[in-house]
Amino acid sequence: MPELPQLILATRNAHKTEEIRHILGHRFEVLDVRSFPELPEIEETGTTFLENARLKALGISNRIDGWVLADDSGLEVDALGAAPGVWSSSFGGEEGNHQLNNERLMREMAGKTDRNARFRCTLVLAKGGVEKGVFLGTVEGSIAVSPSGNGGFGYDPLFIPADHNATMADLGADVKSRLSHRAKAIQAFVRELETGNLVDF
Ligand code: ITT
Repeated sequence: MPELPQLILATRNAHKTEEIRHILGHRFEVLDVRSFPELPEIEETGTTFLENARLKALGISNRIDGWVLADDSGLEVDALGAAPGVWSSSFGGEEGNHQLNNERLMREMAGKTDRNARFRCTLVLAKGGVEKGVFLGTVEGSIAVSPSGNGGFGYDPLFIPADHNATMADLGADVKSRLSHRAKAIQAFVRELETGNLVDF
């Protein structure tokens, strides 16, 4: 069997890696920066998803050979003025603490009637420190009153995708990998691959 092309994700979030593997199927050997302990942590100093995805994609692809894909994503809640947005990961006060994040979200949403929200995903593809593409995905939905479900990660137990009656965490990996913001952005990446424009992939 021919070797699969490698795709290195500029993430330390194991859930993102698993989901992107699941969505891409058997097209790539998907690794992430946890396989390269010598790489530095890239500081996310941007104020938009695109800025942070660029920082991660270029910061990593400057230092290793091969195709690098960075994912910057988050939740925007209308009643909170699009917060937590780029600060989704530390909304509860501690970077990457999903339980604190969800607790703060429930507190801030208590009594709110407008519960509309969306997840956004921005992917930046890079090679040799050069940006090769940007791919976007969004999923609309609403914020549940209380958490439900064990699937996914982050805010999934509180996010009900539009046209569904269950949270993303209840719907499970197969559904999430079809309708999520990340799934849509990855599908846009795959469409670009299929045009043949990314010639040396
Ligand atoms: P890397 O920067 O290492 O990729 P990270 O988790 O810090 O990992 P982000 O800076 O992009 O990634 O922050 C994303 C946050 O947005 C994440 O921690 C969750 O709180 C939320 N989020 C993003 N995608 C999500 C999803 O599919 N389901 C639930 N929450 C999600």
